[in-house]
Amino acid sequence: MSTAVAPSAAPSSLLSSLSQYESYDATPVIGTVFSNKSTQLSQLLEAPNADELLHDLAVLVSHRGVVFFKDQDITVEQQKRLGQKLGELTGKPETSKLHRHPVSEDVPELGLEISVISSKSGNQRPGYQTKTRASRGWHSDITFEPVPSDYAILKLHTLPPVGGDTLWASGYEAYDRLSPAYQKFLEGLTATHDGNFFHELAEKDGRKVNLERGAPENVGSDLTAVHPVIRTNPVTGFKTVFVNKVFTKKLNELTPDESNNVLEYLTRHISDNHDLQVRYRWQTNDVAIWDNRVTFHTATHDYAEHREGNRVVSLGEKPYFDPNSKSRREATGGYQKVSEASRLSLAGRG
Ligand SMILES: O=C(O)CCC(=O)C(=O)O
Ligand SMILES: [Fe+2]
Repeated sequence: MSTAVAPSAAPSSLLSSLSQYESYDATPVIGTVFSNKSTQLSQLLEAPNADELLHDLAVLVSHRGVVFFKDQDITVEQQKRLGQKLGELTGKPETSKLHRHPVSEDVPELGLEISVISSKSGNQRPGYQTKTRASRGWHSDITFEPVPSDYAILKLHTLPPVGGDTLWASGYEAYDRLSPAYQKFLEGLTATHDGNFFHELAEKDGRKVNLERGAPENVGSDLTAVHPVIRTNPVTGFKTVFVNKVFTKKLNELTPDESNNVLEYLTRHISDNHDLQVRYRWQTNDVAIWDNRVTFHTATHDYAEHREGNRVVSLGEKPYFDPNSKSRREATGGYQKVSEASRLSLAGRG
């Protein structure tokens, strides 16, 4: 709790200073799209009121889970600056910087803070195996770290003509769809997250994992952490489900059989409820910004061509559960859409 900032008062419009830019909700539950490519993140970063705009962007991402921008000219350096700013402006600990992934390579023009997401790289993305269910891939980034991610920013510059979409799911909504009894049960549990499989990936390339990964807590070679199963987002104040298929190995207070059973239930709850998900079809140089505390995501492996981009993952606070926090529906009575008129504007897009 010590690292938490006061939840931002529910704004009358979630967009606040961003309302000057055209946007619509991709679904009621999750995802907002800035539809005009004249809305450039590079310009928000350089604006005289940049801190206000970027604060409001972080608050929007935390409420809506994921936000999309079209055809962006943002550079890698600007992407890093933005990644750090979003958390700083919403009160993250001073010691939390950009994550250095255990297996990220120090490419001279990119640096250790950039993960290259590429269909060509030897490092297959988490959860992907041929001839297994696509739903194995649902995850939040780097939850094996004691101080995991707040925000992530992905820009894809090379895309197949079709395929290679990405899906995100809402942890707020996953929580809200559980019975009060099951919610209460989960609130008493902690989970062990494990990313030690990255050692094998590094060794395959004749390397060792990075031992310093962006925060004083994220050091050393043991890639495990214990986190609460229900977590409070410090920016919105809402509760969210915080376990994922790729990294969460066990629920610590349960027997192994019980743990497997509950984890299986929760991961299916997230992957089978397609109406708490958004699926995004990328165009070249689009950017997605998501809050890793309150969403899960997975890529779609249905293409053979080259697909590539750069990702920045910033570090937030040590996860905590505030028993006085509320769920999103409890706090707002709904989903916190940016605009009640979004259906009209969608219809107008032809
Ligand atoms: O390739 C994608 O669309 C997403 C990959 C991923 O999991 C990430 O960038 O964190
Ligand atoms: Fe990811």
